[in-house]
Amino acid sequence: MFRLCYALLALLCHCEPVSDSCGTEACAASKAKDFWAKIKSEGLQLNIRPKVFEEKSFGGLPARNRTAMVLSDDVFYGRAIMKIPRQALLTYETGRKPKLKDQLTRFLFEEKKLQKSFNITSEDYIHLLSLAYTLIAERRDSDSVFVDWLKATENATVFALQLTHRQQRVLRGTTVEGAIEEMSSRRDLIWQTASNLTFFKKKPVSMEEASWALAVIMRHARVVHPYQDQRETRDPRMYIFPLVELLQVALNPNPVVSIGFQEEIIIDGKREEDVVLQIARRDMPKGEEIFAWPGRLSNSEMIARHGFSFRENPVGIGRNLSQPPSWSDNKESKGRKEYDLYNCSSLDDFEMRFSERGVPARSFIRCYRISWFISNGWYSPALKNRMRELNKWPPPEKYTKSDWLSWTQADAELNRVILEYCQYMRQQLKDTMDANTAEDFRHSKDPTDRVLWHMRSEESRTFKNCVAMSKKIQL
Ligand SMILES: *[C@@H]1O[C@H](CO)[C@@H](O)[C@H](O)[C@H]1NC(C)=O
Ligand SMILES: *[C@@H]1O[C@H](CO)[C@@H](O)[C@H](O)[C@H]1NC(C)=O
Ligand SMILES: *[C@@H]1O[C@H](CO)[C@@H](O)[C@H](O)[C@H]1NC(C)=O
Ligand SMILES: *[C@@H]1O[C@H](CO)[C@@H](O)[C@H](O)[C@H]1NC(C)=O
Ligand SMILES: *[C@@H]1O[C@H](CO)[C@@H](O)[C@H](O)[C@H]1NC(C)=O
Ligand SMILES: CC(=O)N[C@H]1CO[C@H](CO)[C@@H](O)[C@@H]1O
Repeated sequence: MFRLCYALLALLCHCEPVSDSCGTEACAASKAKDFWAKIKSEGLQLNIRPKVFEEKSFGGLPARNRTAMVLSDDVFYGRAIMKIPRQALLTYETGRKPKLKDQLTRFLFEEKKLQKSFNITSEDYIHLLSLAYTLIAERRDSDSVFVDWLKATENATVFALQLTHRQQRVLRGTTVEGAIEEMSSRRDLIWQTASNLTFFKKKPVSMEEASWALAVIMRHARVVHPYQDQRETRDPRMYIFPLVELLQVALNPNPVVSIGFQEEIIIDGKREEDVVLQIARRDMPKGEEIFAWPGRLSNSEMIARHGFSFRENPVGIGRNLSQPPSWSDNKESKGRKEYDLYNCSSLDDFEMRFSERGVPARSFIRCYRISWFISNGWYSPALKNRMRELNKWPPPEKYTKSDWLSWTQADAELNRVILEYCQYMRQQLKDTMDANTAEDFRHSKDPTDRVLWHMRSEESRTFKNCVAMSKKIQL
């Protein structure tokens, strides 16, 4: 089919040089067909089918019928639910434009231009750009083999960037008041930096393209864990799965329910397959719904990005970081290795986050205590055997061990930090809202208004409950 198409083209248009591009829709379609046939022969296996579930109204959204993805067959423990050849993913490494790939390699990774010109060192940003340009190049290609998926994502948006001026006011004073600026600065970085790549010289990247690429990445990129032998040295990365079926896989914030993706080289018969897998962690029956993990996002952060939230979300609201004085950026330092023993491996573990009932995240409680013991000279490696106590909040009425004094002091400081933050947030939420705006949103029928108002109410309840709980603790 592929060959025939080229032959046909040559007959019709003699001046056309032999190139990758087809020029006709039929040819593009056959190119896509060939590509997917090849991906199938390389082991593509999705094992999911759509099913409609009735969803009750929640979080400002009305009741609706939601199309979910469920298993089309039983999957046993340890077996792959999905197996996707790496060539079917959109990443900068698998990018189908060799010229762009070379330029990106030079610009982002070899010459480290981002660090030098913009003082940006975060790996997140480097990966954001490498993905964004790969996406934009693919979307511009009229023969893209991902045409169905590109069509399905053509209207992708970031929720916070769609808000009207009036709606933006509802974000003020919340934990996501910076979301608009954060998202637009990412979008602008994509837009501005593009001019440095000769690939985009002739036809500069437009603001519309940059917005679309950001939205697709923010909403549809999924975390993939590196190959087994690289897990120690490489962080998980965001990849794009340009398969229409995967767009309907629902998100679930509970990492026990939503199964992560991982890169593997597997042997099938004699052949090596370079694939991304989702592996069942228990026996799973046909018909069970499959979920993907949205990343570490609170309900407010989910709304800022996706425009919806969850009934239960293990990632609490908040984000205020209390970085320990003894923290080092060097993962190999002795101090960091000590924190690792308590699973306080990243600064995320020192963020104050609260459930709607006002309960602080367990990791914060544990990690803050450890950092206090270290800072105040009370640290002992024997604390490793007291994980249960380290995690416990509110603290017991009375500590009985001989080091009760240091624990009591640590907890007093911990509770002070919590109370200060929750009072500060509560006050800020009050100060940034006036009676008219509240009235306007409380009764609004507009779906976006309702989601925003739901978010603000959840934040208010969270910090109110936190203050109440914190005040009850006697130390
Ligand atoms: C969902 O679908 C069912 C069956 O088709 C229908 O009875 C129900 O009204 C639908 N619910 C909503 C909220 O659209
Ligand atoms: C680069 O950023 C770091 C931290 O973000 C900052 O400490 C440093 O001063 C910046 N350097 C320049 C040259 O702006
Ligand atoms: C995107 O929006 C346009 C204009 O509203 C609409 O015609 C089109 O069907 C939308 N595409 C998808 C995939 O929803
Ligand atoms: C630390 O994290 C690992 C992996 O997530 C987990 O198996 C272990 O139980 C955790 N330990 C503590 C003390 O939370
Ligand atoms: C963190 O909370 C404190 C109040 O406890 C506040 O003064 C500070 O500005 C907050 N920091 C951020 C980044 O929100
Ligand atoms: C490293 C580099 O070339 N940076 C340039 C990229 O493009 C922007 C906008 O055109 C310039 O301001 C940077 O200097």
